[in-house]
Amino acid sequence: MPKYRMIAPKIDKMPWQDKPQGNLNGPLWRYDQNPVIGRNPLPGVARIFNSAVMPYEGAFIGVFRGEQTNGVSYIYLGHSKDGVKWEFEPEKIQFVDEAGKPFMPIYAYDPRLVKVEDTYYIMWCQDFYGAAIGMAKTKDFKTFTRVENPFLPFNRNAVLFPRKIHGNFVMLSRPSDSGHTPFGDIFLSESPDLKFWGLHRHVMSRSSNWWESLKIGGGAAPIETSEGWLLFYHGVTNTCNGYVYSIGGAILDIDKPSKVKYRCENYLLTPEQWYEERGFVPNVTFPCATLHDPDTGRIAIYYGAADSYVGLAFGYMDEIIDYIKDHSKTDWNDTDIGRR
Ligand code: BMA
Repeated sequence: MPKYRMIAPKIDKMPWQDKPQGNLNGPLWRYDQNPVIGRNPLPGVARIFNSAVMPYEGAFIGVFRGEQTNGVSYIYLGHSKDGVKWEFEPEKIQFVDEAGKPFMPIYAYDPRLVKVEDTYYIMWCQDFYGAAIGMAKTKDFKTFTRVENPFLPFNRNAVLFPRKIHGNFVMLSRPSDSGHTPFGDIFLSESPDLKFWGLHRHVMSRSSNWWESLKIGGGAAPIETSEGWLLFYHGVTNTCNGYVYSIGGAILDIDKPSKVKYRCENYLLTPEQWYEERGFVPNVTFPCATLHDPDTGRIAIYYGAADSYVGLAFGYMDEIIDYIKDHSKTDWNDTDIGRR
């Protein structure tokens, strides 16, 4: 029985591997068969990475960033019985507009997938006269209807909370620029109808911790717990050999999630394995989703590795929350309501 409470639907058979022996330097461990998705997974697709999954009809479904052999990323649908072995639909997801007419983005990358009430929402980064957030909804994973783009360019890393808060949809995002953005904090916005967004608040800044000193961005959809919203995000540092992307953890206030209650000064996972250190873009661990079960407190994190692969990491909610609390360092930029 977990010490803390997770408020989420139960998952009967989630992917899992027991904690290995030895020093882990944190509350997470990697699946020993990583990467779970290798190179050239589909005809015309060179790499799948930075992707999001969910339980669906007794199995698992996911939206996957597939970088095609022409270098353009799109989103592909995948199915899995165990959350580890994935089968992909050969055609990229065909988005339509509200009238049912084809409405494809020029490119689409880093999808997140979140269920709010009875609808699944996909958020991704796409061109809207510059890098911005695209969004679509589906109930059956057959028809994917684009909704209005929530934010002006430039913006990336949008992810919805899995329920409305005080009657509004709430979404994290990371305002940015048009390139390999050398800055960035996490913000939050609310919407009553997914058309009009406002009540913008600052959530967290990049920090003085070296591993997240350049920029940060939301990762997996926040997990509701008795301690607050558990957020896995990415933090980036700059080195003489380029950017390094690590996974960080924070806990946001349950009613006012622009307030950070705890924020771990240590990364939870950083590139260490060959598939994280070596690839199209070396030294990237980029979380986009979790599977999590309230009865056991088990959490599986799906993360992109080196812009080339998908990896899985595991941890217990209790241990992750305790580790974040024990190593928490926040400043007033984090803990205040984020309104100026
Ligand atoms: C970011 C995003 C991610 C990518 C990362 C590292 O700007 O584009 O998709 O994983 O860079 O290349």
